[in-house]
Amino acid sequence: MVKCYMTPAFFSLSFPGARPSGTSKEHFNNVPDLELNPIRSKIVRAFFDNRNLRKGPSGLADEINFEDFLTIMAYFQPIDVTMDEEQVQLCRKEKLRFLFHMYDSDSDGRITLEEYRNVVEELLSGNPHIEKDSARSIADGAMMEAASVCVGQMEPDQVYEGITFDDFLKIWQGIDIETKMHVRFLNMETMALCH
Ligand SMILES: [Ca+2]
Repeated sequence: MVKCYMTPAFFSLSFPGARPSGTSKEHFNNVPDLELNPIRSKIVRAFFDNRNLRKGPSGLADEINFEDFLTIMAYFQPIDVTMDEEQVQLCRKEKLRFLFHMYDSDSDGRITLEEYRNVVEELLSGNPHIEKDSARSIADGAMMEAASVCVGQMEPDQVYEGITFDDFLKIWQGIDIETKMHVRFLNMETMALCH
């Protein structure tokens, strides 16, 4: 949840070394709140992802300005009690789309097992008690679960090619994203990626 008022001055102050007109990925690396976050690179990347910035179907922006920053922060806005059901669903879908993009690193519209493993491994890398193999089996198990939710009973020779955005919506059905995705400025609740 964003608890501060965003202004252009706040924006430039938040990224040490950034120019008021725009900030690059390097400036994000100076944000102390992000230092210990195991998926820092993914969070930073999400801010520059053209899909999230609504600037194209793939690729990364070199720099973002204040307006771009607000576009990204809007994904983290709490769902307002005054919203009607349709608005709530729309807001929820946008939040899930943002999360989906963090997994789908090659922007092909599908989260493959490899991409899923990559996020889970990175997410659990800060925990010394979890081996890389365990992270991999967590990801593999979650992927099998996703296949059974989205495809149902699979034939022995059937291959689940990955989670589409529609599948992703199905998987998150009934899960309250509001309690899982919030920002303490840039300190995102990492469990959102590993629910
Ligand atoms: Ca992909």
